[in-house]
Amino acid sequence: MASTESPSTGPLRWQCEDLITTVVLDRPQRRNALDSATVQALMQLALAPPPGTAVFLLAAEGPHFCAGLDLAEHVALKRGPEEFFQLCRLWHTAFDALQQGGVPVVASLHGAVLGGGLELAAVAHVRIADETAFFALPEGERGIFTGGGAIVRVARIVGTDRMTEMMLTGRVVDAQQALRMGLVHEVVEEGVALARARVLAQKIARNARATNRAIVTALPRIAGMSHSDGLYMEALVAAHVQATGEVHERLTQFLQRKAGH
Ligand code: 1HE
Repeated sequence: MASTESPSTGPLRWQCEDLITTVVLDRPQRRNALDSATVQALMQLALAPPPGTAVFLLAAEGPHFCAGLDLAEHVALKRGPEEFFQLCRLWHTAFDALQQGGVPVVASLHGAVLGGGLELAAVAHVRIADETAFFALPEGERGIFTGGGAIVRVARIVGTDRMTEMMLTGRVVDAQQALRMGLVHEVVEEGVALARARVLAQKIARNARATNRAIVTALPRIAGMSHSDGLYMEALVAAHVQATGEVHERLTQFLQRKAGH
């Protein structure tokens, strides 16, 4: 039988319990910088979620969520253009699998959410930050470029103009600013983001599975379609969700809620 818990060693630890698979970036000594092993592990989880997973809850150990690309590994491997292209494609595959794999992702953010860390956070469908969270795209300072999808995902959230300014200036955005920009959906007191994110994950897990799947797989695709194609696709998706059978049971339950049934 497939495991519901991660092996005891590795860059990530995860556990599936009550429909929620909590995934924790677990290299605090490196500020959870994303090395290839971490991205591979995220991809494996996204492509083959532990049995029973209705929602992924993404969090991180230590004082920071994620310091982005593992710069030490990058330097040690002396990646040239071809190697960096391949690495970016790995990140794209892994992050697309997480964002559009059919399982909603709720992220708990704190401390640094930088570069690739922000690219990973942007994959999450619901983003809860505590007051310590700060966000930046310091690629310009480091002499590199975004490679984990920020150019599409972060730009769609904050707008190309805002993202250009963030990249050029390296501006550090605090949690309240991030809330105003839509980078996060809610800001909570220091230390309680994970608890709040878990409450929301539990709420999402109670939704009809087919509706959740349709939300996270269809919306990003429809966003890239023309008006009329988008509406046509909406009707197809609605028909598909309707066909799962759960809808009638749930609607009947709702309609009978006052009748003491
Ligand atoms: C790292 C990394 C890393 C820390 N790769 N090792 N990302 C950045 O440019 C962010 C770089 N990091 C920072 O700005 C700071 O480390 C933090 C604000 C995140 C945290 O500061 P602090 O004072 O808590 O920790 P620290 O002392 O800076 O770092 C602790 C250790 O983690 C230290 O190693 P040590 O051996 O000296 O203990 C750091 O070297 C190490 N560390 N960040 C590797 N990123 C696909 S393209 C994506 C493009 C990007 O992501 S660009 C953004 C890169």
